Amino acid sequence: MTATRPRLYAHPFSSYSQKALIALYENGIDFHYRNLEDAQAESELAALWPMRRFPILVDGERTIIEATGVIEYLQLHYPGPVRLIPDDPQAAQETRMLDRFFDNYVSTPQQKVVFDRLRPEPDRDPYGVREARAMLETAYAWLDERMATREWAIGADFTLADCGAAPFLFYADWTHAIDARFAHVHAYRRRLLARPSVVRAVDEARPYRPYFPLGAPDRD
Ligand SMILES: N[C@@H](CCC(=O)N[C@@H](CS)C(=O)NCC(=O)O)C(=O)O
Repeated sequence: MTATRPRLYAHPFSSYSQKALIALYENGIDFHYRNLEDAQAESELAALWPMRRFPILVDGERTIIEATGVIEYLQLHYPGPVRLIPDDPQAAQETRMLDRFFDNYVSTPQQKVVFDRLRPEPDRDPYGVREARAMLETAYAWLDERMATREWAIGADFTLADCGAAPFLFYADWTHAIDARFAHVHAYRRRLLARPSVVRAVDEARPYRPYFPLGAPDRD
């Protein structure tokens, strides 16, 4: 562990930032929040990571990119009581697999719909948006069956996969409503939103709801 606190470049309203923040909050890790609402933090991010995607974590000489990368790093260097990647190798494999599911099949199509709305009208991609919405439907259906028998993504323990699931399902339901027939997905989303680390991340993002390009609903 380094003497100085790690710095997280993140924005409270960003889903991937919340994914990393939930991990930090789960284990009460002390960190320096470089909120990208601040222009100085934004230019530091640009110098550190040319993709300018966030969150990233800077710890001493190391820059860690990707929310999953950040969470893996935190577990190695700032371990706490909540093992977000389980020690058991089989459970760890399942955790990483579900983490990919939430990134690729919930967050990616969700972002496609939202980012499309930010484009100038002539550059929009209605075909791609229809594909993204279809992918969300397929993801909800698959997840509903899975969550019929589980409390968290891999079972009894809250893991890395749930850190992503929380903000992604939170925003996915705003973007492409989860049908009432997917009762297990709704119940899982409610459990996630009641978890103290998630409550904190959602509350910190409340002031930014007007940023939501599709119009934030008056709930959650
Ligand atoms: N693959 C990245 C995705 C991060 C990402 O898409 N972050 C969004 C905010 S939620 C972002 O950087 N948006 C700014 C942009 O696209 O320029 C990760 O897992 O961390």
